Order: sequence, then structure tokens, then C-alpha cells
Amino acid sequence: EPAKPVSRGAFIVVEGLDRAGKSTQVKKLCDRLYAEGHNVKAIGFPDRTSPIGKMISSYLKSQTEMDDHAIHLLFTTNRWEKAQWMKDQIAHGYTLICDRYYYSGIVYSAAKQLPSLSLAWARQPEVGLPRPDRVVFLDLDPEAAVKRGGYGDEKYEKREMQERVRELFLGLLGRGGEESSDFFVVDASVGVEDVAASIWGEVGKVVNAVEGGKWLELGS
Ligand code: FDM
Ligand code: MG
Repeated sequence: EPAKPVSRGAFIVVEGLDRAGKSTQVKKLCDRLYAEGHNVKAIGFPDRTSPIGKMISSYLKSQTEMDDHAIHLLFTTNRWEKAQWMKDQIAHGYTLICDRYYYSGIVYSAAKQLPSLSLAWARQPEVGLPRPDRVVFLDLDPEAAVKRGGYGDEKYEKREMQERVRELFLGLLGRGGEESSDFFVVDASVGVEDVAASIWGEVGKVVNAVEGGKWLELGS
């Protein structure tokens, strides 16, 4: 079935803690959208392929050390270096499904609890990036994440860090959070197919509304 003409693509972000099932769900969502005739691309941050992405990857593997503010700004730059390409894709009718975005960016950095690295500080350089049409938050408590086979050995894959990250995420999406209305929260502790069905129930509608022109302009 040929893809239908669309007014623009949608921009959907999938967020959550490590082990919440983001990559699995991004893939399933892309496959379903594609099967239903949408032009769709999966992307993710950090994008470890660019020179800056390689620096980030090396930091996460503890192969290089870096100041906490400096690595924060590299994560941000890694989004900015892709921002124009993303806008172009969306304008050309591609729906983007993105594995992590600046929400991870601000909460992981703020979870370090440095007096000079507040959530507000972390947010500043992210302002102006393309704003998603919907952010799916796969909610899993760190206890359940550990039971799933636990964490790998990258920098932030530690229980205490994950607990603080979750608290900060819940603050972002809770009442009073600046972008709380962007979020759609899904209980990620249930089976893969049930999680996929919940995501589809929301994202299917959003993508069709956006592509059909019944949605706001891409914000920033
Ligand atoms: N992470 C991810 C950040 O600290 N800042 C960011 O801006 C982004 C996008 O990098 F611990 C953290 C989150 C995670 C690590 O991400 C690598 P993946 O998705 O597990 O590869
Ligand atoms: Mg990880």
C-alpha cells in the first residue's frame, strides 16, 4: 500500500529508565506504523555515530573522564547537531520515533546532585530543540529493572542513580511540571505485548492526527 500524502510527520519520543524496554517498544512501534502505511524512522539519543557521539560513548564506558557540565553539554550538542535534519525529515512527512531525548538529558545530569548543575541549568541549552508531539514514559521501578536482569556496566547503570532519575522523571511529568502535558505514562512492568498495546492506543491516534493536519505545528 503506497504511503498517503501527509501534512507533516509526527515526532514521538520514548523515555524511561534503563531496562524499561525502550528499544524493544521503539522497534515494535515503528514496525506497526510501517505496516499501516506510514513513513517512519527510528532515531535515538545519544547518537553514538558522530564524533561527539563517540566522545559520549567513551565517557559512558568509563574510558574517558569528563567534567559533569561538559558531558551534559556534549549530550545536548549531540541533539542540536541532528535538529535540522530532524525538522527536515518531519517536514517531508517522516514520522520520527525517538529513543530518549532531552528529558533524559536533563534528569540524568540533575540526578548527579551537584549544587552547580540544577535541573534549570541543565534545561537551558535544550531550549529551542524540536518539541515532540507526545512523550511516552515507560515507567518501571528500579527494583523491577534489577529483576529483569539488572544493569550493564555503563556509567549511570547503578541502583541509586536510577532511583534519583526516576524521582526527577516523575517530577517532570507530574502536576506542575513544565512539559507534563507532553507525557503519556505507561506501566512498563507488564508484558511486552501489553505495553505495546497501550503505547499504540495513544500514539496511533497522535500520529494519525498529526499526519492528517489535525494537530498543532511542530513546536520548540
Ligand atoms: N543519557 C542519555 C544522558 O545522561 N543524557 C542524555 O542526554 C541522554 C540522551 O546516557 F544512562 C544517559 C542515559 C543512559 C545513557 O543511553 C545511555 P542508552 O539509551 O542506555 O544508550
Ligand atoms: Mg542503557
